[in-house]
Amino acid sequence: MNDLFDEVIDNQTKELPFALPEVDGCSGQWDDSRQGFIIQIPNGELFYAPQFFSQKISDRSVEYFLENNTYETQQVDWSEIQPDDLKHIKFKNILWKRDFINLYGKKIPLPRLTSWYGDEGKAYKYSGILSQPNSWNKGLLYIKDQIEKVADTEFNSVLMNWYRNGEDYLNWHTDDEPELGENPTIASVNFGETRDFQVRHKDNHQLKFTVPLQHGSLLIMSGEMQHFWEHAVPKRKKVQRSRFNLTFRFIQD
Ligand SMILES: O=C(O)CCC(=O)C(=O)O
Repeated sequence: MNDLFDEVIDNQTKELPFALPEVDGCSGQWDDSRQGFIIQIPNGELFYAPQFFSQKISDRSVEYFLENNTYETQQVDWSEIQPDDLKHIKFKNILWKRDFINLYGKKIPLPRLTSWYGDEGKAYKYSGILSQPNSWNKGLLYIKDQIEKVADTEFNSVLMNWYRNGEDYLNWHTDDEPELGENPTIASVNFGETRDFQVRHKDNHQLKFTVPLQHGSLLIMSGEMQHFWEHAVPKRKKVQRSRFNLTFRFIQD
């Protein structure tokens, strides 16, 4: 009986757990059927489910991404592993890599590790980095299946980011590569440490909001969002452990 009342109270108090800009065209509404918030912003749309995956699936996902032939997954400070040592670790499920970008003629390592999975032939190019797809595995296909049900669309690829601790980050950008099409739907899944996902309007940086993306959460961006809004994951010095972000995408032919 208690459980039943808990549920009723729970549904009545669903309030967006972060603030949107106080301007016309911004709103957040709980959608009971999809167990998440439908968020409208000028020239963009989001869907946010704070606890899309259960604790058990989320914990298992972190484990799955890290399984390897060298270290106990939970007992190592991954940011301490030197790039040369990392190359020798054989990850069982995910082929993590360290990409480099060219900046003023210098090769600079990205401040996070990445991996690209997808259907055959679905390569992806961003910041001058061309990634050929690794083949899907059981864990990633499970996650993809689950989110396709609520996103109401299909995905054929996923970019994985591993933020080893709060020193790893992602700069302001939009996901506007031509292979994603005109108005892409991008579904972002999060496991591990909570990190702030910041969103700001491209022409007015005062128009901004922050979504704390927690273990097991799902955030879907759609509409014209990638033309008008950019996003970033800034450094957070206090975060000591890893966070994994998976952005599912549809690469066009
Ligand atoms: O880590 C995140 O939440 C964002 C990832 C992202 O924006 C990207 O991969 O383009």
